Amino acid sequence: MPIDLRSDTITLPTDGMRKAMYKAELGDDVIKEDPTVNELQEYSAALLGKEAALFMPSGTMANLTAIMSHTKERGCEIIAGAGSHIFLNEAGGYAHIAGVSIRTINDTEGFLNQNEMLSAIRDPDNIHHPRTKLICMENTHNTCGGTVIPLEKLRQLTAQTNIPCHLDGARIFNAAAYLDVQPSSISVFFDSVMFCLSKGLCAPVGSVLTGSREFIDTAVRIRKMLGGGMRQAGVLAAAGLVALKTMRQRLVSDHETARMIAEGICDIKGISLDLETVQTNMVRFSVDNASVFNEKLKEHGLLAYAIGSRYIRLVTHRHIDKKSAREAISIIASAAREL
Ligand code: TLP
Repeated sequence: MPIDLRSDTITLPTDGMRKAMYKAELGDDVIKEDPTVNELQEYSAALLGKEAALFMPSGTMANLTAIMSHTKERGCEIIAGAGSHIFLNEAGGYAHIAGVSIRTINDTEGFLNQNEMLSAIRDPDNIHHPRTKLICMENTHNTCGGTVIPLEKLRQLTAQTNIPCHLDGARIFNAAAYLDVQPSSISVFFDSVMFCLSKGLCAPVGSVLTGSREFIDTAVRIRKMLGGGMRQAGVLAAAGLVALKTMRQRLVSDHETARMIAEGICDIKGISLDLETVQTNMVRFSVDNASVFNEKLKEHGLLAYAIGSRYIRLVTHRHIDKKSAREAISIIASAAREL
C-alpha cells in the first residue's frame, strides 16, 4: 500500500461514524424533517457562534452558495485571494453560475494584502464599476501550505470595511487547534463561514455553511436551486456529528506528524522548505520540477500532489502514523538523490 499524503480528503469514516450512520434517525430534509440533519445544523451554529447553519454536500457548493446568498444579483464583484480555493479550484462557479466577477488580491503571505484589498473595493456610486458585494478569505490557507491567519490580522482585515466577509474555513478546526482557541474566536470576524466535515475530521461527505438566520434562509433556496437538497441526509449528518464531537481533538497529532516530516526533509539537497509555513497538517516544499519529482515519489510508493510547476504538497491525516511519516521522509530523500 502506498503512503497516501495527497490530501486529508482521502480519509475514511471511523467505526463510530459507521455505527452512527446505521442508527441515525431520518426524515426528509428538503422539508426540514430530518432530525439528525437538524441536530448537526444546530450543533454547528452553536460551535461557530452563529444563528443558523446549513448542511451542504461539499465545500465547493457551500462556497458557491455563500457567494450567491451574499451577492444576490449577477454582475457584481467579489474579492478573493489570488491563491484561494474559490478562485483556483472551484471550476469558476463564481463566474459560470453566480455570474459575478472576481478581483484577486495577493495572498502569498497566507492572507489578503490589506492595502490591495482596500483599494480593490469599488466606488458604489460610479456607474462604470461593478459593485463589490463580498470579500472571501481562507483559513487555513491551502495553497500557502496550511498556514493560519493570526487573530489580530483577521481583526484588522475585517474591521476596515462594511462589505460582508465570508470565510472558506474548510480547515477552520486545524486553524483553531494551532491557535489553541475555540473555532468561534475565528468565525466571529465573519458574516458567514463554511467548514468541511470530510477532510481531517474524516466524515465521508459534507460541509456546513453558517451565518445569520436571514443568510441561511436565502442559502436554503440557493442550495435547492443548485440541486443540493438531499432528502434523508441524516445518514451523512450522523457521521458529521461524530466528526465534530470526537475528531477535532485529534487534529494536533496530524500537525505533529506534518512537523516531523517537515523537519526530516528540510535539509535535503534539492528541496526548499520554509519550516515557518508548517503550522497545521500540510507540508509544502519546492523542487526544480514538481511533476517529475512527484512521479519519482510515486515510483517509491509515496502519493503527493504537485501544485503548479514547483511545489509538492503533503497532507497528514488519521491514516498516517509516525512509522509512515518516517518512511515518507526516507522516500523523499531517495527521490531527491535520484534526480
Ligand atoms: N480542497 C482539496 C482539493 O480540492 C484541492 C484538497 O485536497 O485540499 N476550500 C478549501 C480551502 C479546500 O481545500 C477545499 C478542498 C474546498 C474548499 C472544497 O471542498 P470540497 O472538496 O468538499 O468541495
